[in-house]
Amino acid sequence: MVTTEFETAVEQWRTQGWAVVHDLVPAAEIDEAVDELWQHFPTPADYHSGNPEARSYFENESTDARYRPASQGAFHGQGGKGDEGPSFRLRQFLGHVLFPYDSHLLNRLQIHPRVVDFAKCAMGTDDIRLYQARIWGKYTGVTNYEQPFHQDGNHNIVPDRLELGWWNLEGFLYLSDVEDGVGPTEVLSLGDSPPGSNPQSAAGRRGSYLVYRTDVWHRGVNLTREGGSRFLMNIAFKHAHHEWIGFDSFQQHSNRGPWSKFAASCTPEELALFGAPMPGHPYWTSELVDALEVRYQGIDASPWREALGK
Ligand SMILES: O=C(O)CCC(=O)C(=O)O
Repeated sequence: MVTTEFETAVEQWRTQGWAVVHDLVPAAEIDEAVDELWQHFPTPADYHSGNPEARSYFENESTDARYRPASQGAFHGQGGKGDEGPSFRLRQFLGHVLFPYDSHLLNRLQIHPRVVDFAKCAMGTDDIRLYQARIWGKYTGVTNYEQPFHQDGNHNIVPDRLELGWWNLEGFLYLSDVEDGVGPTEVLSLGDSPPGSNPQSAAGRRGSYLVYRTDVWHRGVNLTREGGSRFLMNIAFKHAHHEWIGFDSFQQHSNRGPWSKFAASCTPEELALFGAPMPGHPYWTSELVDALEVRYQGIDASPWREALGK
């Protein structure tokens, strides 16, 4: 469903470089999926009450398999230097969990149709690929989350080409209400650069999607609310065949249960977001369609089968 707000946000992303698409995913759908977030993260109540198991989540010596923080390190190549002022601190990035998740609802949220529709509309093509997929949780007090303003140079191995038709779309789908005190990203409009420009806060309720282009200056800010937390899903898209853009890869998880269940629930268009060849592609033979059905029990393989030999 393309609403006026949806179209306004597309226009804002194209001309100002960023937008918050408010309430893109209904809050009820977010809440249902977030019930399953606690398989991966300590609840904020547990963390802030000092529960030792929850606290150990952010300690390197944690061996608890229930929580699996991905130690991604500082994406921007700098370690933290103490707790004061803006900096990329290693602990800012400890709360990352990579797709696919142990929860089917969270996996489905990663490619929610309204998010995918928005990306296709904004990027001006239906042929897009998901290239960043993870959940990021922050809790007040884990570290100082304040970063310097930066443009993301870590999604592309060559300089960005900045014209419509070439842009990738970076985005955060909010899984919790992101408001003052719990770290709404600060963003500068296109053409503005630090210092001296007035940052805007990308606050929004859960279900909202912050989208920005790589040439937009932005930064994470600290969480100051007592007992506060912020959860979001990184969902970024690129044009098909733009191999120079990338971040996460999915093949390494594609023989595990959560992926298999997720893949079996996908349409051809949904699997194509991960690079799977569409029905009618020369890749497919009758034997391979059989093998697809064996690999992903319950998948509706009829579109692939019906397109054979056409
Ligand atoms: O967490 C945020 O609000 C922004 C983070 C960010 O810009 C980054 O790590 O590159």
